[in-house]
Amino acid sequence: MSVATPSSVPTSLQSFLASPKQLLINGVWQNAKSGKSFDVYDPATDQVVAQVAQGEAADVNLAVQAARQAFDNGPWSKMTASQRGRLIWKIGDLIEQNADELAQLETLDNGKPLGVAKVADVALAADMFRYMAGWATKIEGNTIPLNVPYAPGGEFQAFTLKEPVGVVGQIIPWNFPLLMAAWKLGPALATGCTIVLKPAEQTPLSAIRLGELVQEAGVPDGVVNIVTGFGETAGAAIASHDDVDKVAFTGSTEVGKLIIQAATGNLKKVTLELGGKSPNVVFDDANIDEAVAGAADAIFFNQGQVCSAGSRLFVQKGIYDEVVAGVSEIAANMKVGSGFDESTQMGPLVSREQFDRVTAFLKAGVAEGAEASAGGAAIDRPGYFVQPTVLKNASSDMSVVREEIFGPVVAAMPFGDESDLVSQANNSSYGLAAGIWTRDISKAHRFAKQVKAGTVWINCYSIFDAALPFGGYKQSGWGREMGHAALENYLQTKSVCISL
Ligand code: TXE
Repeated sequence: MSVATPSSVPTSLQSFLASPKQLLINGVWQNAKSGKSFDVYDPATDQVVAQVAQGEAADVNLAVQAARQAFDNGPWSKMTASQRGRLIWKIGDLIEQNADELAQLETLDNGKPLGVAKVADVALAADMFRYMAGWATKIEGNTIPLNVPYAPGGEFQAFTLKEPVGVVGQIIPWNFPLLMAAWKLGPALATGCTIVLKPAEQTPLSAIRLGELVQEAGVPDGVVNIVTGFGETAGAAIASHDDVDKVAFTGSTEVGKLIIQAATGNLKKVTLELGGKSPNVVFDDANIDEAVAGAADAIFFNQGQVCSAGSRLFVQKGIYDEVVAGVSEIAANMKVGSGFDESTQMGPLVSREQFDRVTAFLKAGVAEGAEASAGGAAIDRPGYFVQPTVLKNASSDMSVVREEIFGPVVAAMPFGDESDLVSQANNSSYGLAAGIWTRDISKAHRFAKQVKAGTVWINCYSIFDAALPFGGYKQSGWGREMGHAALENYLQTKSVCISL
């Protein structure tokens, strides 16, 4: 497995990329059983930068066996919570020590601006491990007074034990490759589970490097197994595997439904973090400059490839033209280019498929009657670049308002008053996030209570913290990631009752 290094690849990454990119199973890096590999592209140049082992069902089987063995009998199963916590903390340290390289890998693989990769993806990933390291020693049950009606006079002592759910499969997407791995691995390790992780086929590189760091931290063999490969083969094999106790998935709502079906064989537990079409609302009493900048950031951050992106912009009638003009001006002046160029504010989309999908939506939006007040088309250069786009005259029946585009495209709509707004904001099959810009604190709180969304940002947007739970209402998913809420996904509760 070797590939010529294109000139776009930083020299600092060349030795990592030159080594074979294999599967991590039971502490050993190895080729896929089939011997197959697949190409990984730089989305800024459309050139192949690496070849990665193509794991399939046979490899998933081996990885699950390793994870089972490590869970049942390995040193991991005998470690104290404090020892576990220290190893998890060390992963955070190693991420920080290798921050430059990890950020470069994200930019090369995903396309995002290098500065963003460093301050957002890598910093948040390190923080996630440290946050979860602290929880390892704080997982505890309750003592529960009993009052059993058919055992009058009976004296009982009852309590709950919290136990790791077991072997977990984790399937992650390509928009924040390292960070999504951290969101998944952190709570699973803190609770004492063992893992088979499948990164997205578009962006496997930082997960492979993370696997090396997990080993360097001293996490025992078989605790974290990494199977790179495609969704329909490797991903599906994880979701349907009878010896996987739980599957955690982040990706499209469509595949989320397939995961649920695949999980029925052994009724493994399922958590899902899926798509969104989040409303971002600007009232006429808002600080307009901040709201305009915030609305632009809410959709253009990470090329719009954010499940919680503020992709439906609702603006109160009297300021609609002003806000749309402001966001359009930001869009029109954004510097779009290679993520390695320091002046770049927005990089390419992640893949050819995503480029085709987003440009198809742009055409559909105009065909359905929306008007692009900024952008509206692909950028004519190699790589998967599209213009940051603002669609005005949008309405709730249009595909660009109903469906997740997952690109830098915002649909702007006017609203009359508060009562009018809530039903419009909630008119979506998704419910991941929402934003509101207003100086009226009561209005902001009323909206936060009424909107059907897992996260509400007031006078800010896209604020993420390892301590703050994140997840969706409606078809945006099941369960929560981050915060101590995430631990519950990886725990069983056992009730123990003693007759005194
Ligand atoms: O996602 P997929 P895609 C949304 C977004 C985007 C659309 C399509 O709207 O435009 O999904 O992106 C694995 N069994 N989001 O096609 O296919 C796959 O290998 C098991 C929102 O890339 O859902 C990858 O690891 N696994 C989102 C992961 O699922 C399967 C982030 C996600 O891929 C599988 C990404 C199968 N049958 C896309 N098929 C978010 N919530 O942040 C695929 N996979």
